[in-house]
Amino acid sequence: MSAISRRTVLTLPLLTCRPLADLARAAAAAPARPNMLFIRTDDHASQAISSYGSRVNRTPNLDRLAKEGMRMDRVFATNSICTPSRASILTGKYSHLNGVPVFNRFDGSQPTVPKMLQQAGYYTAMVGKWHLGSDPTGFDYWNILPGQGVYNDPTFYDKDGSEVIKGYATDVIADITIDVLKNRPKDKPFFVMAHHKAPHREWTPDEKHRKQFENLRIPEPANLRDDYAGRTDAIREQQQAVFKDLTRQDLKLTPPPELSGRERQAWLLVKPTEVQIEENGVKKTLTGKALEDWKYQRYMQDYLACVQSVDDNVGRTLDWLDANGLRENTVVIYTSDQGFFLGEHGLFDKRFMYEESLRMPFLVRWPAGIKPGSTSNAIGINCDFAPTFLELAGQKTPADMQGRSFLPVWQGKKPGDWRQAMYYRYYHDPGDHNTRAHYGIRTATHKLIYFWKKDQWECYDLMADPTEMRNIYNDPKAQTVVSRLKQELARLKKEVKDDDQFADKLPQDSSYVMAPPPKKK
Ligand SMILES: [Ca+2]
Repeated sequence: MSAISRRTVLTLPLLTCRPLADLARAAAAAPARPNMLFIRTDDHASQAISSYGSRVNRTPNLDRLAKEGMRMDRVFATNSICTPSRASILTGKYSHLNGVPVFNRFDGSQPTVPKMLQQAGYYTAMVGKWHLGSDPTGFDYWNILPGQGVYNDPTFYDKDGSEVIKGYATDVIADITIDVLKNRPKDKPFFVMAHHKAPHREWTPDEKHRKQFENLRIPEPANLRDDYAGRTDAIREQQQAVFKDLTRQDLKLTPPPELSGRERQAWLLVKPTEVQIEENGVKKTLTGKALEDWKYQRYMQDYLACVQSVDDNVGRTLDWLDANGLRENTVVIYTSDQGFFLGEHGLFDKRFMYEESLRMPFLVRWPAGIKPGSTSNAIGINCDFAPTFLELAGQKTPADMQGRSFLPVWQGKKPGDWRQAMYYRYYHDPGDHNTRAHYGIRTATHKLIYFWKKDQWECYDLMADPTEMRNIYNDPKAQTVVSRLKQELARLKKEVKDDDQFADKLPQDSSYVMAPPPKKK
């Protein structure tokens, strides 16, 4: 007997002994399960969102989510790079258990939250940047960018093939998301993942927002010129410094017209120590500190312009939900796959366990379930997202998921057994930026980081030193706290079943570039 016919035989008697009218009455009496719209950007730092206290921009539409819902202040990525964080969100598991410590291919045959929601009767859809090196599984509809995708006239592909869609990626992803919402089956709750490319490197804004930011002077963070005194070798060896490592391409410099092909590409990848600019019709050459100042401005102007387009498009999506009767019982989440450095410690990119990179923005609106204008400082991790989605759908969290549902926190409760510390592990060493591998823990008040290949430690008192400038690891007065943190680190490492599975040998990177399938007919 085939699997299908066996299931039919087993389930038919159950259905026939419960009249359809009873089933309909039960459905009508139960509160409708909420819809979920999960909007995730790539590399959006919370310090570039005004409801998180941004000093560099205003994000009125993201602020709407905070004002009409909750702002979570301590949600952290467990491995602060793109592909691993995405894998943890889908599986509710750390990198060492879901098999994605770096930019390697995600095995889509493993259990994931969209599959479980689909099984539970949700309509599931995925739009935009996927970046997991394999095709999506568990979605009724998917339409994604190949690999990193591009900002202008992006190629998308689905199960039927690929097509170029004219326009700017952030607008196009919001357009497709709204179309998915319009065309969804109306007899099911929905789970829609809308994943933007923005504001990922190389931070290419659209023309409207580029102009809006091109002449703005962005305030510098106080530790842009951090001298790294007292820190370990890792921060001195990194190659993700705003002043040293931004390329001509990042800075949007124009190649000489005579160059083409490989020569043009090589020119764009140079990290310039001298730049010619034109100001009010006057040509000048920038070097030294003047060039450093200019590089920070160029970086931030483009990054923030990309964010502004995201903000506009989140507003457009919220307006559509509100105008279509979906405001009350739709959980709208805004987050990013991790944080980002906006010049803090002189850095761009993410990877390090320092706050700006570790912290994920997390804004959630759900009028039926969350008090407007609330905030939470409960320590959350990206592995908590899957259990949260499952509880919203009335489903149990599988025992092997490592996160915990946010629902009690959203309801303003503080469960006595909520986690007091989170565990972090980064593997991509040397990776793209010569960032040293490390693991560590963050508690409500402290952070301990261990660069295991170097056998070097950093420890920060986040209450006294929130910008992490003073490494107290060797401070005699801090030894009691350091030893307590070390014990807690060892305990948590064991609890999350990290047996150093990927400490020495890493799978090969493969999710960066993906050739899309052939064009649709
Ligand atoms: Ca990212």
